[in-house]
Amino acid sequence: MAFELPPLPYDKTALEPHMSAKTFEFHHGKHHQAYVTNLNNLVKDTPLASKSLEEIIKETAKDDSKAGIFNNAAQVWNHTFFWNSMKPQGGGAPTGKIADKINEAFGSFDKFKDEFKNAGATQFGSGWAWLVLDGGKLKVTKTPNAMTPMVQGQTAVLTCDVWEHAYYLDYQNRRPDFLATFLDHLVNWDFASKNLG
Ligand code: MN3
Repeated sequence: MAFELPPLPYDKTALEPHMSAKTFEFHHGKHHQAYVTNLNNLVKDTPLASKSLEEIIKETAKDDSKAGIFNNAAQVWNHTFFWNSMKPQGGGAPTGKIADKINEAFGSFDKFKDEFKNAGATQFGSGWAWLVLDGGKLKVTKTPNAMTPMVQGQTAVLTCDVWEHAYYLDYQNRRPDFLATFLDHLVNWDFASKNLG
């Protein structure tokens, strides 16, 4: 069974003006699709072809000879997780259990926001900003390229793609503005809450 590009969880115009349909046409339709196509080509007729996406990511993460497979598999997973990390009329402060856990871990929602924005802005080159569960506690992290929390013993709760292709059409070089918009207008806290388990 070949992997397939999951459809977006909302219409490509649903996050405008914060993320344009044009960005989704390239980012979902071309970039995410290319990772899916590359992964299928790389695992075709190998024992990995029958494994789940998560199994492929974990099995190839520590094997330099399988870096191409890891990069494409992790990017397939990361992008699907990113689309779900956003929703129309999202963002702002969460409520409920996740709000309590954020206050407990960071002191306040504003301090969490500062830490998340800083992680995304200081990821040199391509990568991802994350909110993760690590040993039951929330943490902000950043990963380069395709690296993903599951291979670092962490559970992903929320992510923002900070590769240039994620924001360049809408924000050009202004990555900090993109991160601020993500937090203020796009975050899907219902999805993040579900990831607390
Ligand atoms: Mn991307």
